[in-house]
Amino acid sequence: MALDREMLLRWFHDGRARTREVFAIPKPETYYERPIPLRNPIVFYEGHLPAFNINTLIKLALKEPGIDAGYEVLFERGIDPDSVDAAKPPTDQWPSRRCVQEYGAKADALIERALSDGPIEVNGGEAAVAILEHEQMHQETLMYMFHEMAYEKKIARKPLNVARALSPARAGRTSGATQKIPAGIATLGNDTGFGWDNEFPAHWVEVPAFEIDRYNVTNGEYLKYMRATNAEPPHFWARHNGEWFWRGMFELKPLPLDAPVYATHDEADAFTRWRGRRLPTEAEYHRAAFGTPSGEERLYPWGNEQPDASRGNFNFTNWDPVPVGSYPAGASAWGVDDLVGNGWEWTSTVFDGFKGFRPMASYPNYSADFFDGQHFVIKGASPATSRDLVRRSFRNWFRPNYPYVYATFRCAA
Ligand code: AVJ
Ligand code: FE
Repeated sequence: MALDREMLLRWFHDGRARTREVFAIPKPETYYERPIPLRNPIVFYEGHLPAFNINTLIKLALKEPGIDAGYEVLFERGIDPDSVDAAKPPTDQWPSRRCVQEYGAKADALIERALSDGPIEVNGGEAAVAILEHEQMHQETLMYMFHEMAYEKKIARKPLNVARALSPARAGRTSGATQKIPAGIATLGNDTGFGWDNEFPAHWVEVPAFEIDRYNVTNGEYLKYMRATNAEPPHFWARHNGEWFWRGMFELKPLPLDAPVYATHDEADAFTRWRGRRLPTEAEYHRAAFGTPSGEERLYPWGNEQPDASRGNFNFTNWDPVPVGSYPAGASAWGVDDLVGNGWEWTSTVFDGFKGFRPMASYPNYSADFFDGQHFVIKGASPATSRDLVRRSFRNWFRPNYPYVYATFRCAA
C-alpha cells in the first residue's frame, strides 16, 4: 500500500476534530457517568482513543516508548462485557478531565510526528490506518452511548455534515415489496487496501436463489406485529399517555411509522419468523447489495462511485433514521433500498473468521476475542457511521440481545 502521509494527517486531524464535537454532546458534569451500564464511563473513552493510538502505532508498530504507562493500561481496552460484573472498572478512581485531555494533547502530537515522518510503513502501514478507523468506530459507539442519556444531560446540536434533500416520492412504499435474487456468486472479504483482520481473505460464496424485502421493516409494521403478538416494544420506543414515541438523539418524536425500526437480533429474528420468513445471511446481504443481473459485482449498492450524502443516511448527516426509501440514488442493482445507511442490517450469520483468518499484527485481539458463537454479523452503516467505514468488506458484530446499537433488519426467504 502506498502511503500518502498528507492524506493520513488530514484524516487524523478530521477524526480528532469530529471526536471533540461528539464529546461536546454530554454536559461536562456527566463525565464520570456510565450511560450504558455494561460499558465504561465517558471518561474512559476520552482516554481510550489517544491511548489506543499510542499503544498501537507508537509502541506496538514502531517499538518506541509511549507517554504514560499507567494511562496506557487504564485506557487500553474495555468493550462488550457480558455482564454488569464483568464491566467493573479497572479502578474506581478515574483521572480528572484536565489530566485526560493533557494526555490526549501529548498523544496527538506524537502521532502527528509519526504520521509526518515516522517509519510507519511496517506491515504496509496497517497500524496507521487502524488507529484512524478505530477513532471513527468509537465515534459511533459514543453516539449510541450518548443516545441513552436523558435529554437534559445533553447539549443538542445540528448534525455534523449536511444532508441531501430526501426523496419523499419513494418514501413510504413499504409493505410487502420483495425482490427475487437469482442464484449467483458473492465476493466476501477484501483483497485491496486496508481492512481489519476479519475482512480477509477475499473469497467467493455460491448463494442459492432467495427473496429479500426491498425496504427495512418499519416502525409501523413492527407496531402491527406488537399488537398481534404482544411482543415487547423495541428499546428506542417510549410510551406516553397511550401514544408511542421515538427516542431520538435530542428529542422525543411521535413514532415515525415509515422509518426503519431499530431492534435487537433476537427481536428481528422473532419478527421474521412471525412473517414466515427469516433474516438474510451475510452472503445474501452481499448478493442483494453488490450483485447485479449481469453477474458483475459492485463496490457499493449504487455502483462504484464513492459514498456521498445522496446515497444513504450515514456519515453524521442526520442524528436519527429517516423514512425507508428516501435514497433512490443508493438502491442496489436489484432495486433493494437502504442497504448502506439508515441503520446497520442484522444478518443470521454468526461472527467468525473467514477460512484462512489470521489475527492482524497491529491489533491481534480485534476480532478473535469475539469468535465465541455469541455475536452476529451486521452489515451496512448507520447515521453515525463514518463514510470511510462504508466499504463492501467491512463487518461489524454484536450480541443478539444488545439493544443500543443502531441496527435494523429486513426479511428474506
Ligand atoms: C467492531 C464496533 C464491535 O466497539 O465493540 C473498538 C470496535 N474494537 N475498539 C466495538 C472496537 C475495539 C467494536 N465493534
Ligand atoms: Fe477501542
